[in-house]
Amino acid sequence: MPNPISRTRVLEQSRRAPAAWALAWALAIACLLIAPLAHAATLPDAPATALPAEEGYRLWLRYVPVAGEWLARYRAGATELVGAGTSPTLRAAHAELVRGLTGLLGTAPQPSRQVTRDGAIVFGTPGTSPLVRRLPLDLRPAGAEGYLIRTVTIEGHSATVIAANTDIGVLYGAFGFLRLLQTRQPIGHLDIATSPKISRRVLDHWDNLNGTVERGYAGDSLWKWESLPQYLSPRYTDYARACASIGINGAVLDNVNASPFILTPLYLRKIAALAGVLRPYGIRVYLSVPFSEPVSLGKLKSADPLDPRVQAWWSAKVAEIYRDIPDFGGLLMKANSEGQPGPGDYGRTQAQGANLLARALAPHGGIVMWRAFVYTTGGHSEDRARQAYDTFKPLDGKFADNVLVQVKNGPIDFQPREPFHPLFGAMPHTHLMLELQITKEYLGQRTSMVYLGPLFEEALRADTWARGAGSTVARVTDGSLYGERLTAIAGVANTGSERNWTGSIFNQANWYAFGRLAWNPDLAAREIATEWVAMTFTSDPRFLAPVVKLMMGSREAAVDYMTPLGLAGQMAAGTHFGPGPWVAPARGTPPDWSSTYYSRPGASGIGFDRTATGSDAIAQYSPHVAAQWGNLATCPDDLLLWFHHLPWDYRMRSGRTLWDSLVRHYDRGVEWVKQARATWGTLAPYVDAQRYRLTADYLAIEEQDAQWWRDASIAYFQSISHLPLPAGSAPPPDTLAHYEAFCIPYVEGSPGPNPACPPADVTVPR
Ligand code: GCW
Repeated sequence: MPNPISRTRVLEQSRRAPAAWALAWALAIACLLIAPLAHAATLPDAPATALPAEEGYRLWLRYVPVAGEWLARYRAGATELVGAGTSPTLRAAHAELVRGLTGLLGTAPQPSRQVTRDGAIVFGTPGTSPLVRRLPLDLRPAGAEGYLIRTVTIEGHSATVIAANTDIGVLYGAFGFLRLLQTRQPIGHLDIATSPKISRRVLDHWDNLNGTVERGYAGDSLWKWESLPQYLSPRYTDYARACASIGINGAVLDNVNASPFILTPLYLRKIAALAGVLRPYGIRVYLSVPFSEPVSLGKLKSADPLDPRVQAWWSAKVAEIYRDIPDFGGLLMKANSEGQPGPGDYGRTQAQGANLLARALAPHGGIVMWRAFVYTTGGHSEDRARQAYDTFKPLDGKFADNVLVQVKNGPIDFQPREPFHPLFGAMPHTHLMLELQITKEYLGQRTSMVYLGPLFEEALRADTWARGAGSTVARVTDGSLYGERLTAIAGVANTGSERNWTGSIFNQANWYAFGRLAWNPDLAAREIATEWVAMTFTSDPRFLAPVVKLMMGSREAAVDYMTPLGLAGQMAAGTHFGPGPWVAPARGTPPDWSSTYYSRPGASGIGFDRTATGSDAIAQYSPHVAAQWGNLATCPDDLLLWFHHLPWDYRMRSGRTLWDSLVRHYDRGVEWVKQARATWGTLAPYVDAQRYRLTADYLAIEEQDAQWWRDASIAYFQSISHLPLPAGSAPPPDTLAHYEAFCIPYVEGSPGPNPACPPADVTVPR
């Protein structure tokens, strides 16, 4: 069957380029006419921009006035708004169109019941709008959540119709239409049909009931539990708008390290109130729960999944949830992982645990998202990367049909770079969903500029070869590889109570990118960045082009200055912020909570041998992939030390030694951040002072952190390699002892202080 989404993309793309450039030139000329802006270009540190200060609250839904030639064109294409239907979702669509068009075009479109002139915008479903019903539209490609945007003639007038089979499709279409204007695309001859490829597109909030956010770098939780259910903060609605604008249709409200209070009647009332706010925007609520809930809340003696009392308890509890939240999405479970209770406590399998919840949820249409992030400390410590596969692969086919096994993109834990998780493609009889991390736990947290689009794209495009070439993680996730209908993707949210939502302006792009890729995993990270920059800042090419370039390079830069060539897990223990390559296994903690466990540095070289001579984790991949990565001649450099332990003087394909190459990568990462800062410094004229300053200051922090990473890592590894630095590479200014001693005691979002940071060691960085 032809794929409507890719058709849309082609259509959209073919129009985008000339349009964007034309507008950009118009803007460029307009900007040149504004003298203060031109002057500001030479004063990056004190930008005298005329643009009003923005705190970032409006995200990519700013709807700032369109200027120049586009204004007239868009006004002509948005003269009146013709919508029928009174559901909360259609009212939200109407309100968004009014808000967006008023902001963009300076005047509100005329409300109308009929098409009375050219440029009308008609929106609705065949069920709610007689006009839509009468149009000869084939709405099948829109499916249950998608939409069409098409230029049509009604009553002799040219009009744009935003049509869908469902109200939520109309709301998504409204956002889609506004995006065309926000990104300066022509709207005169539209023929767009799009629908999401993945059915559940979920944000996982690691928000605790005490208001903190695990691995959250944007303040406290969005959910103000104390004042719920009575007070419904307007932020809840704005959160829902932002999610709906990118097609996110689910939110797990609480941390996977779940509190037993979550299912108490007290909290269920609060959750029902939140669900009520999110519902019109198509967002279903899900909850993380502890496996031991029947004991802690139900006062049962056990939580054994085969115990009929336990089964009855879950059924009753789930029924109670559905009484208040009829469209409740389901439950997310982290079991027998990092100290959490689970079925293993009763000698049962992960599948038996998952099916316990699945049975309770099935009568209500709910699903279970059961995490594969398991690693038992002790038993399997020779290679943690193997554990999820070894645990879950034998259970393929044993999970109930409303269970999805939720698999992180890589086998360890959201590292700057990992190979894809070997479970993808390996469980043909089980629904697998992909879990990405939007919050940058291991990628510089709040302050780094790192745009995760390229990481997400890399994860989705990775080819498992499970059914030959093209068996990508995206095809596993969207169900097309094994013909599944229940499909899902989750992103660990980066939202918080900060006015800018995500701690920095550029972190907003990661939320945006996740949503766009969840809708269509085939979109390109660059295309998404381009959209986001145009909507969040400006489509002036003098700003847009360099900023997209920065974004596209930002993740690789972080890989370079943190964990190049396939290294992983080199962060400071606990906080996961800053370098800690010297962290060795400590007594009383599992060996895989150290850095040297992953890097294995020694006289023989560096890297983790995961080939047949080592842990053989590579055998968990399909033969094609294993052969490629297992062979030094074909293993890509960026996964080299993930799979191989190599001598320091190993000759890389570049001709350099491994040691020289490693050092070069660290240098390159730092250099990139320096350049990024310099580039941003030239862009002040195009940004309001507030967002300019925040980003400039955060880049300064990132430069300092990159330098710290580079110096500390080189100092440490050089103490083992005993090799000189390659020509042109400056020696770290301090001794290894200095870097080892320097530490940051508290980091936002960390469950506790840095365990390796006694007060006496806290110094000021140079
Ligand atoms: O990456 C690790 C984090 C934990 C997190 C865990 C998980 C919520 O350091 O903070 O716990 O992964 O994904 O469960």
